[in-house]
Amino acid sequence: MTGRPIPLVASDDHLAHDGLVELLGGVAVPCYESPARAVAIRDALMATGRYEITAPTDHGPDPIAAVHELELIDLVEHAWADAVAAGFDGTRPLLPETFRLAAYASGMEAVSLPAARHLRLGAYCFDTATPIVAGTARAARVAVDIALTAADLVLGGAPLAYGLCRPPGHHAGSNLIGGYCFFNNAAIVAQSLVARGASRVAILDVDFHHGNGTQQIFWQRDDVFYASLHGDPAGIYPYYSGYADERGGERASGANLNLPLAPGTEGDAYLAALDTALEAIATFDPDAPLVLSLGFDTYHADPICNLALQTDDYARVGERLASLGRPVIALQEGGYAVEALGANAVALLGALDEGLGRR
Ligand code: OKP
Ligand code: ZN
Repeated sequence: MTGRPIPLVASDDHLAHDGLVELLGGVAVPCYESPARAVAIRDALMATGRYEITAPTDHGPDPIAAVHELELIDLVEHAWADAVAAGFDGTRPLLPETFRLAAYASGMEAVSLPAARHLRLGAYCFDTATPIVAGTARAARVAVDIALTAADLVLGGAPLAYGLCRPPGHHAGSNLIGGYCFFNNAAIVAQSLVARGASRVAILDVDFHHGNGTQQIFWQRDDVFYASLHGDPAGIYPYYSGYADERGGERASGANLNLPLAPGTEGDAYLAALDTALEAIATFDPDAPLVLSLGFDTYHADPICNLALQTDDYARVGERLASLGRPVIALQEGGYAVEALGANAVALLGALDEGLGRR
C-alpha cells in the first residue's frame, strides 16, 4: 500500500456494446467479449479501496485519425446507422458476409465498394468475431478517451493509471477491425505520446493473443517499440502474425519483438519470456511511460485460450513490470474467464503499483 489512490479510468458507455453472438468454427456462440467483463474488473478493483474512479475526458477525433484511416473511422461510426436506414430491424449484430481480400481483385484495377457502410464491412474486417451493434461506435470512441485520459494522468505524475477500455484495441490496424477491436486504444496512446514530444515509446502486450494491429501500425516506426508475449500463432488466433522472425520493417528493424509461447505455458516460463521483453524495452530506453496492453486471457481457465497462468502469477508479472522503473499506462485488452478477471486484475495492478511505489 502506497497511500495514494490508483486512477481507474472507466465509463458505463461500454454497456451498450454487446455483440451478442460471434462465429466460432462456423457456429454462432455467445460473444466472449461481454459487458460483464468490465463490470467484474471494475467492481473487484473498487472493492480493494485502493482505486479512485475517474471519468474519461473527450479528446475529440484527431488522436484516432493520427492512427486510423478516415474511411475506417467512418465505417465504425456509420455502419449501424446505414443498416438501419436500409431497413434493417436492428435485432441482430452486423457481421461481414463477404471478405474483400487482396486476392479478390488481384490483377484488377477494381476498387469499388458499396456506398452503404454495413455492406462494406468485409473490406475492413479480418474475422467473424467482431460484431457491430447500436452502441459499438460510442463504446469504441469512449474506450479511446479512457486510454487517453489514463495517459494524461500518468503524464501528470501518477506512476500508474489503469484504463478499463472496452472494446479492446490491439487487433485493430490502421485500416482494419477484427478480434473484438475497432480502434487501437494502445496505439492511439503511443502515437499521442510521440505527438507530445516523446522520441521513443514502448508498448508491451501481455494479452494472450498477438496484437496484429499494433504491430502493423508501427511496423515501419523505429520510434515505437512493440513487444508481445502470446500464444504461438502457428496454432492460435490470429494465425497470420506474431511469429518470432517478424522484427519490424526495413526502416525499423529490431523495433518489433514477438515472443510466441507454447500451449500450457505456466508462470515460470512465462516470467522468463517477460524478462526477455523487459530487457529489450530497457535497451530501447523509452523516454515516455510504458504503454501496457493488458489481457488476462493467459489465465489457465480462460475459455478460449491455452496458457496456464494462476492468479498468483499475475502478482509476479506486476512486480516484474515495476522493475522496469518507468510509469505505466495500463490499458485493458482481453480476458474471458469472467469469474477470475477481478482477482487477476487486483493481483497484477496491485503488485505493479506497490513495486512502482517502492522505487
Ligand atoms: C481478442 B483479444 C478462438 C477464437 C478467437 C477471436 C479472439 C479475439 C481475441 N478459438 N476469436 O486479443 O483478447
Ligand atoms: Zn486476447
